[in-house]
Order: sequence, then C-alpha cells, then structure tokens
Amino acid sequence: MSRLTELPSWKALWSHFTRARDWHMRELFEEQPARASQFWLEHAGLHLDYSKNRITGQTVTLLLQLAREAGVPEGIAAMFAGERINTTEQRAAFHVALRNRSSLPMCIGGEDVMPQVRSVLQRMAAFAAKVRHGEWLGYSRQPITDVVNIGIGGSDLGSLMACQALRAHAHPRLNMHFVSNVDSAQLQDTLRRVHAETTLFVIESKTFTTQETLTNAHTARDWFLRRARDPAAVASHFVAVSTNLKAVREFGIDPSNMFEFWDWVGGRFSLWSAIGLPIMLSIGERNFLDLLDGAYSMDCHFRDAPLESNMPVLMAMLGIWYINFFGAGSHVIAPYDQPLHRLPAFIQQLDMESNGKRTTRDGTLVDYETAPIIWGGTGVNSQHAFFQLLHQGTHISPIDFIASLDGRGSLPGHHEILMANMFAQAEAFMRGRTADEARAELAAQGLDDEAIGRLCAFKVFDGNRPSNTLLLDHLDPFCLGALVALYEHKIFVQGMVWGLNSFDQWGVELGKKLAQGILDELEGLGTPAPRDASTRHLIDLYREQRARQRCA
Ligand code: G6Q
Repeated sequence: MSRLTELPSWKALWSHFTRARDWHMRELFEEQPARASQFWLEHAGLHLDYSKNRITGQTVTLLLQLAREAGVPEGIAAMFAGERINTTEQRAAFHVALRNRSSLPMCIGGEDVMPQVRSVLQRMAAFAAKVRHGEWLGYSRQPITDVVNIGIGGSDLGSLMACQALRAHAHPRLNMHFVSNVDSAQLQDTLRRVHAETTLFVIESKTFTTQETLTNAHTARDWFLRRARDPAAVASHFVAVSTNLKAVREFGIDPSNMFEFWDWVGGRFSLWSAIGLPIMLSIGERNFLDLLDGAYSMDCHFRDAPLESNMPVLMAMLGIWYINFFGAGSHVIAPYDQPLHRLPAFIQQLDMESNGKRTTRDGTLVDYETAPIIWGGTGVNSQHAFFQLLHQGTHISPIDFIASLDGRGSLPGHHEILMANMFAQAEAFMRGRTADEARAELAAQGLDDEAIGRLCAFKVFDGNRPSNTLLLDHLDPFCLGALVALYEHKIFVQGMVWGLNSFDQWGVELGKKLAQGILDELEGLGTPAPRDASTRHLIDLYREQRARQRCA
C-alpha cells in the first residue's frame, strides 16, 4: 500500500466513486441548474467551464481534500521558494522566476536569481530589436529575413508552438523556421527556402551535447560557410542559447553571441528563458513581456488563490478523478484556433515527460496510474477524424476544448461556425443521444419502423463524456502565457499528488545514450556488441542496404 492510497480522502473518493460512476451529466444538469456558474472560473483572460464533468460539489470537496492531504499547498510553496524540488537532479524547478514581473527577489539557496534573469532578458531584447529593425546585418550587409531555430524537444516545441500561436503579432520581414529532426529532409527543405546572406541560425540546446541538434547545427554551418566563404561571417549568422558555455565556444560560436540560461530551468519549461529568443525575434520585446505577464498572473493566482478557486489545481484534480478512479488512460487537447495547432504536441511533452513515471520521489513504485497519454489536434479537423471514437468508442478520454472568443481577425461567418462546432461537440459529449431521441430523429426523416429498428442502436450516443471548455479573451501573448502556465502548474499538481518528481526525464536521457553504440556499428566502427537477434538483424540489414546503395 502506498502513502497516497492510504490517505483518508483517497478512500473517501473511492466510496464516493461507487455512486458517482452511475451519474449521468445530463441528469446532473437537470437537477443542478446552477452548475454552469458553480463550476466556472476566470483568471488572466481565461474562462474555464468545468461544469461538463462527472462531479458534484461533494466530488470537488473530496478532490481538494486529497490535494491538501497529498501536500499540494506545501509543494506550491516549495516551488516558489526555489527549493530543490527536482530531487533526483538536486535542482530547483524555478521557471516561475523567469516570469517574475514584480521587483521582489526570487532566491535559490539564498541567492537572488532575478539580476541574471533580467540581464539575459535585456540582452535578448537588445539583440531582437537590432534584428527586427534591420540593424543586425549579415555578411553582405543585408538585414536578416529568415530565422532558423535548431533545437529539439524542450529547445524546439515551446518556441515553435508560441511562434505559430502568435503569428498575428509576427514581424512581417522575419520568416521563422524550426529544424528539430535529424532526418536531413527537414534541414534540406529549410535551407532550400533561405539565403545564407540573410539568415540567422539560433542553435538552442540546454546541454549543447544533443546529437540531433549538434548534427543539424554543424551541417547548417558547413552549408553557410560554403556560401559565405569566410569563417568570420559565422559571428553575424549564428547565435546560441545554452547553459554550456564551453561547448558553445568549442562549436565556434562567440560567447558574446550566446544567451544563457540555467540548470534550474527544465527544457520543457524553458520557453520563458533565452530559449524563447525565436519568440522574441518574431513578436518583439513588448509582446514577449506580455507573454511573461500572462504567465506571471497565472503564477500569482496559482500561488495565492484558495484551492477551491485555483484553476490549475482544479484542472489537475479533475484529471486525477478520471485517471485514478474512472480509469481514463488518455486526455485530449482540442484547440479550435488554427494558430494553436502545435499546442497538443507541446502539452503532450509537458505532461508525458513530466509525469510519465512510476517511481515516486522516495524511490518506491506506484500502485496507481500516473500521467495519461496526451493527444489531440485542432478541433474541427479532429471532429472529422478521431472524435468518432470519443463519441461512441469504448474508451473514456476527457477533452479540453480551447478557443479564443475574439473573432475579429476572422473572415465573415467563420468564427461563429468555429465556435458553434466547439460548443456543439462539448454539448453532445455531455448529453449524448438516447434511444428514444434516436428513434424520433429517424422517424422525422421518414424512415419506417423496420429501418428505425435496424439503425437505432448505431445512432445512440451514451454521452456522459467529460470535458472542460477553456475560452481565451484573445489569442494574444498575455492569454497564451497564462494558458501555458496553467498547464505547467496543472501538471505539477498532479505530480505532487502522485508523489512524482515532475522535473527529471531519465527516459529522455536513456535515448540520448542508446543510439551512440549502434551508430558506431552502422558506420562500421569498433567491434559489434552482443545484441538480441532482432536488433542484430536490423543493423545488418541496414548495413547491407547501404553497401549496395554505395556500389550502385
Ligand atoms: C525537456 C527534455 C528534452 C530536452 C531535449 C533537448 O524537458 O529534457 O526534451 O529539451 O532533449 O535537450 P537540449 O536542450 O539539451 O539539447
């Protein structure tokens, strides 16, 4: 028995669940007309309707009791106090300091990190302004027109997602490109679309040892040098974002062209740091600061609001309700705004890399489920694809519907259709369609009794499928900052309840090591290591194919 499953609130929730599993939300709405306002929260330009969940007030009370008994308030305080909550790496997880927009210090081990945070922010802003104003010139004295970010995982997804989400605010001259895959197809595609004279490469890597990133960076530099024909030109076309000054220097980037961040910033939580340089280049300093302001507002809310009205805590505990009690193994992120199309991938990494774990902070194995599989896609497109399973399949997968209320940039009629679809889906998932309703609908179409009898079962939807609806006042930097911080904190709370360290990623580290030995073998270096028959066969097949291709 684990500590979590021994908690009184955990046991109380199980007994509550024996009743709750039979409730239908359709009935809950009929019995409790005030649900929509009871289960509604607003903060930082975000509106959360969580009424379409299989909960009553008592469920929420018990879930919050669980949060308290699991030490969530203490965990929140420890995070903001800069404690080394990343216990396996003995580091703070202090991304909240990156968006501390007050003048108050934020300390790790007694040292205020704010002076260094502000100093890097100022350097980023000065650099971004030069590039944006056309004052940062390439080797042929032309302004920069294209920015190529080379990075992967946490050094890619956040900036990519935010640049796409905020493209309405993008600088008109600067085209943003992101290269992450070591499959050269991506880099080749990008290099085909840019000119060496007007391209800035931003090499982003916390460690500056990541094989994929360094391979792409070296290839990009070779490509560049073949055109510029002058190693001195690298200085005006390559900048680095890293914690590893030595490796950046070894790569050949002048330290004055390096933007620093720190080991207390986790990769997937780093878009607020210098890793957000592509975002600042694209949307400018003022908008980047708005992004930080939005996150800061959510941070203050998370730190100070009572659990009952704390948006990240409530979303986290609703997730726990479905994962640990209903056995929901996945969670869908469905943004309806097209610019948010990379949000599901971003949150997928944030959640699954943070809480996709089964060893608790004290080293014991869990005896309960942890992170769900996060998946999703833009809402309307998903309606025409995988929503079928969500409506009538055998799995329960809670959904977050996300959209901006502001349709001002939209062409006439489009935004209303978009929103109508989203509201209709959330309603349908909640209500479903009963057999009587299905029969009535078929009869209204003029079908006879025999046809109605034959088709009715297929037209029935159980409903009772939970969802949150998150509305943004605007899809702007402030609301995006608040939205991302909301998910960061939600995930942290779930990690706290499950007793996990949400800030390490040993699975990723393993991947970084594994490939090297096989790479040597693929290249015919060293003695082949003893391997299982399958891996041996795959390696041999690849080598044979390559040998044949070389001869052809
Ligand atoms: C994020 C992960 C991982 C990391 C990449 C890139 O939290 O640790 O996605 O960001 O592996 O690592 P580098 O930034 O060190 O290249």
